[in-house]
Amino acid sequence: MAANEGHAGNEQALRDMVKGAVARAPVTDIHTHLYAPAFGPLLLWGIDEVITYHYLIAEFFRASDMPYDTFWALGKRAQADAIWKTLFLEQTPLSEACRGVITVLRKLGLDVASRDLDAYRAWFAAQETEAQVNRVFGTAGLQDVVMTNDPFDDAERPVWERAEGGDARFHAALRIDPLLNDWKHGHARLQGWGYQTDAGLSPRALAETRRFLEDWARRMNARYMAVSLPPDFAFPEDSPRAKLIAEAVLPVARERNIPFAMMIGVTRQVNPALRLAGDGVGTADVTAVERLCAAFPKNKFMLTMLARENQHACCVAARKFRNLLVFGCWWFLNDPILIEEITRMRLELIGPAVIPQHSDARVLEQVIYKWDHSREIIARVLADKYCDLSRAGWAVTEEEVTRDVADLFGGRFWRFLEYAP
Ligand code: FIX
Ligand code: ZN
Repeated sequence: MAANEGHAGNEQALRDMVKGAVARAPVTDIHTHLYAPAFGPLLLWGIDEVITYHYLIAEFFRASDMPYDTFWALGKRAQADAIWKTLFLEQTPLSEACRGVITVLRKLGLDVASRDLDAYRAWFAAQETEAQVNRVFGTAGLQDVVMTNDPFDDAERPVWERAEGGDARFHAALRIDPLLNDWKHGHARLQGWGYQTDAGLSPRALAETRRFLEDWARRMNARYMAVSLPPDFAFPEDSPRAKLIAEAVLPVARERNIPFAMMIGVTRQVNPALRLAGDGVGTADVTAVERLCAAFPKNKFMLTMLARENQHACCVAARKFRNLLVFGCWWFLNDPILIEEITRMRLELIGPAVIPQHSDARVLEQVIYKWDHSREIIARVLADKYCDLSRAGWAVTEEEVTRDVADLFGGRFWRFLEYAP
């Protein structure tokens, strides 16, 4: 055998080993919009929910001339019929969100070739919620997920007040967008629940906001607090948001030693006619994050940014601050071309000290495709990196690959939660 053939053979074995390790790795999905079964109808699952995902609704409106109001007046099933016909039958489902539906069907053992939506519906109708959760977790290789828990949500709040949340696979994250992005209305809600706040953010209002955050972080056993932020997010600045972050959110997060997760770069309701599908993206200023990390070294921060243009600066910020953990390829970045680019960039700039992906699933079955597609890409990128190392003379062992992969798919997150800066 020629020397380079042996080399190529070794590389293939290394690639197969990495692929196997990634395929087997149990995942902690650190940001989803899923709910534990105890939340009842808040846990979305089933084929009509999968097909009416807002990613697909946006694509439907491009491909159809149906008036917005006509679509919204339809029931869920009729909406799914319209999307299926338009995006899957009348055109080829080339987009990532469309491909996701196909992967879900295939991985659940349904006959993709039939294209028979009613047959898929019949299969889903025969499943029970709990069993479906178990099946989906098994199929996706999920160990546990973090929900998005909003005390301002009138459907969700009562479940927590009745203390019915318990399912060890579903962790809570306290989501506080209404506080930080709309203090005027947010504080009025707090007042209604007995917290002595005021629009002017007096010392008492700040103390009461801390009490609100403490109450909810404790009630939910929140693993982190989270907010989505617009592209013009700035810190420091003279605004209720900046004051609340500095004087309410971060003191509570520090006291509980939980991270504050920032999801930056979303412009809400660029096209309100699209409802949940109507949000857009904008490039943000990463120096705001750097200033936070520098000013609050005893706090932990998590960061995901929506603009492709921000990814490099994000990695550079993470190199500077060990209290900052970058995570996921969020929303419009959750496409193979971008996952590949961003994962490569992160590994090259910050090594394995990153959470490469989260699913953002809103519908249970979506975790199947999101993780299937991401595992394939992450495995390929990792295999390239291990091959580069091997060629450089480093002996890559299976034990170490398994360690790294476990870290990337969950271990790093759990260690960051333990870490006290
Ligand atoms: O703010 C968020 O957490 C976003 O991920 C969602 O609200 C968004 O609608 C989404 O589903 C993205 O994947
Ligand atoms: Zn989300």
